[in-house]
Amino acid sequence: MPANLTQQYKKAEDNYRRAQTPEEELKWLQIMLAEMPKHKGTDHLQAKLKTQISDTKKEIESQRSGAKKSGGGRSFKIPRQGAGTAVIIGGPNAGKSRLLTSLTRATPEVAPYPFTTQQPQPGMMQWEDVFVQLIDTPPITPDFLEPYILGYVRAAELVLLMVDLASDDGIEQVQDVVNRLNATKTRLSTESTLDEEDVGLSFTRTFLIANKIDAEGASERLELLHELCPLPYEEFRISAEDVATLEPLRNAVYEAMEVIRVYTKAPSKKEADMDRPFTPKRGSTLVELAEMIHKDYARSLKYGRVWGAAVHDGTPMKGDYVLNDKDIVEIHA
Ligand SMILES: Nc1nc2c(ncn2[C@@H]2O[C@H](COP(=O)(O)OP(=O)(O)OP(=O)(O)O)[C@@H](O)[C@H]2O)c(=O)[nH]1
Ligand SMILES: [Mg+2]
Repeated sequence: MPANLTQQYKKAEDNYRRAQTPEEELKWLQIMLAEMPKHKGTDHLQAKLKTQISDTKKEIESQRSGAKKSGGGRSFKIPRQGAGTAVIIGGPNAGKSRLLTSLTRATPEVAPYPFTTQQPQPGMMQWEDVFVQLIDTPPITPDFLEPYILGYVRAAELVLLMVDLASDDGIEQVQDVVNRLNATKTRLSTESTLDEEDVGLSFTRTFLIANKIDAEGASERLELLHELCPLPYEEFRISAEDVATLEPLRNAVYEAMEVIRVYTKAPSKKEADMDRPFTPKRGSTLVELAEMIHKDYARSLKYGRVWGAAVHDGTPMKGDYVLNDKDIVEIHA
């Protein structure tokens, strides 16, 4: 029997995937359970959710008691900003921090030795008139994985998995990162999804970033990587030090956020605000945009006048109108 999950359930599931702390996870799991239609077809899913809720409660408990004993594990909560988030991960010295400096205005330390980065650092990457949040992270090795990185990976729209093509260790290091994550419930994939059977298991869309393509022997190492451990992710060959090689990546990162730009206009004003577009997910409706602007608008929305490629200038549209990129909308609530 199909589960026929509601829109609210799917929204809660989306928020659950984006949660950065166990407390947030618990909140959304409980909403998912409340929103789940209760019938035979969902018995199995309900049971899974209940197990996940109980596991998350235990995790919160153990974190609390651990915090008392040890002074707390390190965690850095980075608020989501911009059209979406891509998290940069990889082995030591792969060029993660260098990539952040090339794509954003952030200034993390870049150095020719491993374990330079000790703390995550966000930066905003510009694409036309919108920004995507990038997060640089400390390296991942077989014995070293900051647990909070898993939270970022789950919550992100995209992972940039970096390979160091200047080093003979690069191939093994990237394999180590993939294996390390595969040993957890936070996995890299070609698509972002939650496992249908086990909501605790998440997959985040990943790009393989073959870095230092300018280095001697880089092409040979990349070929070796393809032979020895072909990874299914879309691949970008770059030199983080050469911005000219980064444009295809910049475009693809923006595309992977799966958003459109919508500009808003106040009914009292002649001109729309063309500086700061809203960036709803593709396929979003007018009522969903209204909700992004103001919580109360979702309920009180009467109609929206729309100027856009698919709509005549200023046509009044209802809440279920599916927005297009570069629409201008005037909300009437
Ligand atoms: N030739 C070349 N060197 C690069 C490139 N990208 C980064 N590097 C160099 O590689 C070294 C490591 O760069 P980082 O950005 O610090 O590497 P990281 O992955 O952040 O390292 P950790 O923080 O230690 O994990 C630095 O000396 C960079 O200048 C590149 O595209 N080409
Ligand atoms: Mg670094």
